[in-house]
Amino acid sequence: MDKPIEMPERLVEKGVSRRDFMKFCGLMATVLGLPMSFVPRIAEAAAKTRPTVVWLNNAECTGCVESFIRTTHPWIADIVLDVIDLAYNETIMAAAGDQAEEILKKTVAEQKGKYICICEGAIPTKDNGAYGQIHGKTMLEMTTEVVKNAAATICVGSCSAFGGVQAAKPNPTEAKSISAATGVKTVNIPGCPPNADNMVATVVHYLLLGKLPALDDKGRPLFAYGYLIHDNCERRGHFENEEFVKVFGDEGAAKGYCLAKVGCKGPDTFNNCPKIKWNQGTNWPVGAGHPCIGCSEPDFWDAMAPFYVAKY
Ligand code: FSX
Ligand code: SF4
Ligand code: F3S
Repeated sequence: MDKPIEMPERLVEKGVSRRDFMKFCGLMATVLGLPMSFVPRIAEAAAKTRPTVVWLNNAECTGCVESFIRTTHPWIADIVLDVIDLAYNETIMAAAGDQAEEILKKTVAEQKGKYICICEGAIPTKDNGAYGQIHGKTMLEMTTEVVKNAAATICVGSCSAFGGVQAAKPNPTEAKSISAATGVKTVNIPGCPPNADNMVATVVHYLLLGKLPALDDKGRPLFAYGYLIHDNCERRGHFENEEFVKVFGDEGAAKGYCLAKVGCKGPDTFNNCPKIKWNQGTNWPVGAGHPCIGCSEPDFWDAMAPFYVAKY
């Protein structure tokens, strides 16, 4: 008989139930497209390794970290914050000012080449980065130093991955993605915001297999961005039958018809929203009757606009 799956002691102490822990491991297997036989290995990986993570917030709306911590089931954030050793994060850390700066300096010096950097937000580059500063340092200077010394950099959100809304025309601060601003190759988890399950699954993949997941040519993990929204959409049959919502609130909307004529960009957008959904699998934009606006594609604020005008 298989040996029962051990629950990490740290989580028991925190009051996370065994049921929630197993749910978490099952969810990770699903997001990563792994068979359920991987669940014990995911549990084992979660129990033993705690990579140091430096989480930087650059020019952004904080929606990405909100997406991550405001899950409807608080145990997801509990487990993740336990699986990683979060050394620095301006939004949720208790330290501030000089004390926070010291922690960052110390982590970069002592864990050089070993820590994971998670980046949110784009970097203003105009006038040497003067339009984005934290504690007297430009985001450009601070982020460049942290990502150059990291084992890997994971960009969460379309802003850090591709520039996002910060880089939308006319882009007065000349905001750029982390990779374009620093010259360092990054793993990109785009979306405005990205789905927390995809962020976490990337870290779990790293813990489980000791390497980052396979990526597409835009640095996006294939397990999450390997197929189009349109290919997995529950309204696809209506698209093929040319049954469309023509105006919001019409009879077609009541029947769940395709949203292409009210602007859906699902045929041009790579993401797994129809499969894993949002808010712990409750629903997703198209499921709720709103067209996909292509939030995980490069330059979507310009390239996918106008959002409510038919393209297909
Ligand atoms: Fe951008 Fe994220 Fe959109 Fe907001 O950190 S991807 S504006 S949800 O907050 O960066
Ligand atoms: Fe494709 Fe959008 Fe229609 Fe779904 S609603 S079938 S993603 S065009
Ligand atoms: Fe974004 Fe489209 Fe998903 S707008 S959240 S990629 S359905």
